[in-house]
Amino acid sequence: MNVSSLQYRLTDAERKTFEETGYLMVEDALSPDQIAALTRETDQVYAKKVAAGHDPHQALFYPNFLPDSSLFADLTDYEKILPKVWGVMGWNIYLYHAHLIVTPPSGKPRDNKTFGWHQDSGRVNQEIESYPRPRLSLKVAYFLSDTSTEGRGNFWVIPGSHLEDTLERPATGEGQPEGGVPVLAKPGTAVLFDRRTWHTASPNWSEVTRKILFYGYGYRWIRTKDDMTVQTLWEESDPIRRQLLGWGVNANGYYSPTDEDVPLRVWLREHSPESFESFK
Ligand SMILES: O=C(O)CCC(=O)C(=O)O
Repeated sequence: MNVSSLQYRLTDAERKTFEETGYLMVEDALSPDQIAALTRETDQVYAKKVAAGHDPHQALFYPNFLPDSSLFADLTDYEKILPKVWGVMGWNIYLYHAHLIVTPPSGKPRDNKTFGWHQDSGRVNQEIESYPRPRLSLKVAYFLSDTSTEGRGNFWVIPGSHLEDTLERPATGEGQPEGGVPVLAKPGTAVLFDRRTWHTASPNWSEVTRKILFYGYGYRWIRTKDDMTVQTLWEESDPIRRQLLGWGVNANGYYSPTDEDVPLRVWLREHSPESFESFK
């Protein structure tokens, strides 16, 4: 990891936004060239899935997509975003889950049905006994298509809902919970969101296919949430990326890491001592 990444550390204002609203938008995180190249890779994945039988009118949810392209793997430790992730979570982190979503136009008229609002992590939300629930993980969503207007299959959130363990949904099944808003993201925007922030996808009523790459970072003692066959990438990865792709010396090191387990800690100790101190 390059020291130039330090210029992208989480600012105080960004931290405040993330802590207060449960999400943070970073516009122009990807350059036009990056967007074009990642879109080409995404389109290839989609075309292959359609050729293999995926219904082209349905959204494609494709986990474990990193091995499909080195460009996808490169975002694991992307210098403009990773410093914001460790700025929130510290150094004992890895990618526990990643998925690519392509949402083609639904071809259906608009309706007012309540979307699929949820917090991430399934049973974690039933089985952890604390209030409010702990953060544990966050996701970074890289927007490749333009969802800067509503109706394009936008990602929706309820700002500030991350400290609420329950959500009141409309009893009629019509309309959205109070406070729900579409995230209006231009191509190239990265949206970091706390897993507890109540969020949802929405139908794509537009003519524009929606494309997003999701990277979920959690603590190293959390299990993967998809098959994550990223071990094949370990050999070609530098030590920090290898950590982020799940490598470790042994099982105990996920709980009580040595420096060998967590090169990100070693790097921060050397290059950003104040960050290192704050995560001790
Ligand atoms: O596709 C979306 O906009 C939402 C994705 C989502 O709910 C998730 O990653 O947990």
